[in-house]
Amino acid sequence: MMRRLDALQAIYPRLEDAIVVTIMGAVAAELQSIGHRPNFFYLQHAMGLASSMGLGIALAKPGRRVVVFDGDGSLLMNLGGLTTLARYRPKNLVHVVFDNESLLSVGGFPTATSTGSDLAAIARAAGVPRSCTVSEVGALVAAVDEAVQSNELSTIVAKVEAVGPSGYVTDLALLENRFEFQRWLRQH
Ligand SMILES: Cc1ncc(C[n+]2csc(CCOP(=O)(O)OP(=O)(O)O)c2C)c(N)n1
Repeated sequence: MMRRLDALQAIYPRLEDAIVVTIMGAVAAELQSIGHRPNFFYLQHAMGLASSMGLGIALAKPGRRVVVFDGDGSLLMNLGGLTTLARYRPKNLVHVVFDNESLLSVGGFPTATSTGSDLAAIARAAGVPRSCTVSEVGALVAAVDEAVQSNELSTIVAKVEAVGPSGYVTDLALLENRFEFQRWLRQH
């Protein structure tokens, strides 16, 4: 199994021109630790809504690639997000779900993926045209590249270890991130 930080590091060069939306907590702090960019938005608090925000941006900006970094706990809290994503099926959106089978950011309580729920199968059943599960960094990078090349909405479930940074609060405030991201979207 892979560590999410290693996975993010491997994908990071592909995020330069993309619009990136993450959920809050560990994944946001890890992406920031690699290097914040004005085209990255860390959706605080709203578990299960990162894909919805990515959907809106992808529909408004069809010429840009949108990458959403989600968590299993977040996605499970709003499975209807997958059906909405599938309904509009934006070709320019890649949805990566880091599945650590745990609510790591609030203490590590096990989620339903630890007892057999299969998020890639759920995405497929919701109507997402491409979905897969990967558990190694190389396979994840290949899956992201294939998703981009296929030009079809894709959900990639990346099985990762339930480990993260020691703290999740960074020196980038929500409002600062919001205004910077908004400006970037207007200018690009
Ligand atoms: C609607 C909602 N409920 C609860 C919380 C508290 N909360 C913050 S992060 C988190 C866990 C997120 O789990 P997951 O998406 O699996 O990501 P991980 O922390 O494992 O990286 C919870 C429950 C929240 N932010 N929003």
